[in-house]
Amino acid sequence: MAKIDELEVAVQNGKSKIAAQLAQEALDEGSKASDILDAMVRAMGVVGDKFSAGEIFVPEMLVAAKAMKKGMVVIDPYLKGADAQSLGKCIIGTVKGDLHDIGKNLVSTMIGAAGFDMIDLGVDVPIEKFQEAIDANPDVKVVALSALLTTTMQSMADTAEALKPYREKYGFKMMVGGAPITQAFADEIGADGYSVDAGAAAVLAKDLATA
Ligand code: B1M
Repeated sequence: MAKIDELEVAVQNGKSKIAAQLAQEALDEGSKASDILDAMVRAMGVVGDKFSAGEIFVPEMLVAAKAMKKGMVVIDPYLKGADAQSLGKCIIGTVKGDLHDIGKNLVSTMIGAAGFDMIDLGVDVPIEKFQEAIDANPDVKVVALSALLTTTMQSMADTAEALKPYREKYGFKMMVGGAPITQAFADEIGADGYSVDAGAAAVLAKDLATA
């Protein structure tokens, strides 16, 4: 079995101790970092489906996430381009109540690779923390909100609402994304943009900052 396939199975099964080594071996075998990423994302999809079906529970999701993170550390430098041009600052975070960070981290990596200086506030970020970060970085160009749960979409809406006066004051653009988020929802909460995945998020951030 190719190392990339072994890695996919390892992530599905939460084998975090061997994930980094397998990711490195997959690279050494000639797999592209983007294909390795796709394999790990596929694995997380399977994990999610098994969770939905009641075949596995939160601890299994957690170890799978840990395994993917170990693999990400290895491929991260290969995903980042050598783009030296700075497009300014981007503040990113997963909204309050939501602990999912793998997708947000990936989006942060790709927006950073597009040329932004990333200020990552982490997960479960309360509105005040976004506001403080914006006040401390008045030249911020883009604020990016991530949510993975249908239950935290409201939290995203509340954050967007609370940031409206900040957007007027400082002139930054706000973009949103995450599995349950749609263009219609983004429009509803008044975001400047929505993107479906990390690659599209990088393009969008660049478009918003240079518009
Ligand atoms: Co959770 N979880 N989880 N979970 N978890 C999901 C999201 C779920 C779909 C699983 C399922 O039921 N099939 C489900 C949500 C259902 C729903 O809301 N409709 C779910 C649930 C229910 C829960 C709990 C409530 C479970 C419980 O406790 N009963 C709980 C909630 C905790 C909380 O947040 N308060 C919970 C907990 C967890 C863990 C902590 C165990 C763990 C997260 C660990 C971590 O992130 N450090 C976890 C995991 C791993 C998942 C799944 C299996 C994988 C998520 C992931 O990392 N995907 C997930 C099922 C799934 O996704 N299929 C699931 C890979 C990642 C690369 O994709 O995050 O979608 P994703 O990011 C993509 C896009 O969404 C987009 O680009 C990314 C890259 O392409 N994107 C953006 C994301 N943010 C963006 C921002 C942008 C633009 C694009 O612009 C700003």
